Amino acid sequence: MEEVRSLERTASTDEAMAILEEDGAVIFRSLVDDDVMDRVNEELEPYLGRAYFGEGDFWGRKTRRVSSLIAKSKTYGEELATAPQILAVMDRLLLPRCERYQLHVTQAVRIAPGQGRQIVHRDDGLIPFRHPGPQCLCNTMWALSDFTIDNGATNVIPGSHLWDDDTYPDDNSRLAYAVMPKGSCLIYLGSVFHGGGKNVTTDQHRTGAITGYSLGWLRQEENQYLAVPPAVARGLREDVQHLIGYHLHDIFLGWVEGQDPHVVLEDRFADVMPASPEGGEYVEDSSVFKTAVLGEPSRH
Ligand SMILES: O=C(O)CCC(=O)C(=O)O
Ligand SMILES: [Fe+2]
Repeated sequence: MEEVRSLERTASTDEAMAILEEDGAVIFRSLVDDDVMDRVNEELEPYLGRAYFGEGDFWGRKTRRVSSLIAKSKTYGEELATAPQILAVMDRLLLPRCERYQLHVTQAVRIAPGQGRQIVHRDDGLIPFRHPGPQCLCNTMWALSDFTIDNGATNVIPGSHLWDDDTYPDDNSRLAYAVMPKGSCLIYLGSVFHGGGKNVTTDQHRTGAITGYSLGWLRQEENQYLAVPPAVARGLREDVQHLIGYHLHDIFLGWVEGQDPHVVLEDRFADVMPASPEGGEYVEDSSVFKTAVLGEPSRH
């Protein structure tokens, strides 16, 4: 059976891009060490261990899903979602069409024995653009456990990212399996047909973490501001705060009170809020436009 092409963790961004352009998917093998994945697993287990099975064929009747991963696992945010090798690929894929990209979706997916194959689909089907077209999002799947042909390794149809909107997979479509050891990461374009695999084992769970990225001016699939509200986001590393969206896109998109939204995580928030009942101090270092000069609230 065909497997998704994979690279060593030391492979270059160029090598990854070359395979992505041809197949629409590529794996970095063993990108993080076991101890990192052990920590992620430990932090997510309290949630995954209690998650319900899904409803319907798409979500999977023997599949458990847990989202808001940035709020649930610090290691996930700091080691997986911001892994430099993955961000280097996203730079190449997404930065040509936006000033900065953002975290689009997070979801742990645990496929239990007996789960059938998920229907193959395009993750960018949520976005009303035609295919083929510019890539507006790219998802990744981190292997929190080993992924094997038998336990439900993600299925990918290589080359299907180039198909138009009238072409659909059928029984004769070429299928490749994302076989990879724990700690690896599958990168798959938003436009490539793929789906969760069938778990024919009797005793193995396949656990992965979907981590998607999208153009910074697009609506995120998972609402990161509700999944990771300011009270939680305040405790995150700054690059993680920025990645999930507590950052302006270019100079105008995503502001709050005319300021970079990161300000809601900072102590000076009360000062820059023109509507604050205490008034506020004029902030010289603000790099963005202001909707008001701060100071005495206007009485008019
Ligand atoms: O679990 C997998 O391998 C893939 C899941 C997936 O593609 C999805 O839920 O959108
Ligand atoms: Fe998917």
